[in-house]
Amino acid sequence: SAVEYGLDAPFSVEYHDSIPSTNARARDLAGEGTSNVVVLADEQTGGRGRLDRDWHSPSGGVWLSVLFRPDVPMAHAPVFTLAAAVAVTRAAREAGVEAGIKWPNDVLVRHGDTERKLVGILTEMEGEADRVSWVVVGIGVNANVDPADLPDEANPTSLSAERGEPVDRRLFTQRLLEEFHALRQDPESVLDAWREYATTLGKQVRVETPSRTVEGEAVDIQFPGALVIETESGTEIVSAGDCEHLRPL
Ligand code: BTX
Repeated sequence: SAVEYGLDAPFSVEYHDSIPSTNARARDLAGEGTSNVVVLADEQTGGRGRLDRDWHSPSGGVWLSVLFRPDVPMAHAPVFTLAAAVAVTRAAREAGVEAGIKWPNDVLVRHGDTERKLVGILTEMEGEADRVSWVVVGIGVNANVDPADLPDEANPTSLSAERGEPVDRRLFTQRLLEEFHALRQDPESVLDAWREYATTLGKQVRVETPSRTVEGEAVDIQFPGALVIETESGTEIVSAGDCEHLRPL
């Protein structure tokens, strides 16, 4: 049963106390021809990350998916993932948490030498090469969640753990969606905003793509979201992969 969450958004909001996955629900809505919906849940019982990984989503987090139908070619869709990372970083900073973005879509908080994971973003889409039919941007924020309840190996953190007190989830979600809606309508502005919060640029990185491993210094990002890496053998551009920040030698 969907109830109004009370958010002031140009979208309708469908709220669930508990649902397997807001992304799965948004995909179903897309299949029914719906658009401009935010699906929001207090708890997910089958949250998904990239490459079919699990995303732990206990009660107290902000687990949401935005369904929309932008008039862009399929190849431009990665810019919406970057937009989501920027939006959530701004909302976290307004809540007093100094988050930064690791390429392409990890929002992290630094503690000395370690970076702890605050957010996960999963973008899914369908359509033709020259025009997407729909895009679902799934954003999972460890808001008022105890990091001890999250998988240890991911080095998780949460807004409440960083602040030492709970965050107002309604206000946080409102700010996150406002930022996201502004950015998704102005894709040109997304890269500059992303650069401002990026922790990856200037670092030595190792990126595992489905086909190869690229190691070198991350120097820039390119529309719609590819990372530019200076390697020993020249400039490489990678559009997707798992990125590791390497310690300086
Ligand atoms: P990812 O593949 O980058 O990260 C998944 C990995 O993160 C997992 O393998 C695990 O190690 C770690 N992990 C799992 N849960 C958490 C957590 N709560 N906090 C920190 N680390 C964790 C990232 O995938 C994309 C996640 C998107 C989640 C949103 S929530 C709303 C929407 N619905 C849905 O099913 N997925 C999205």
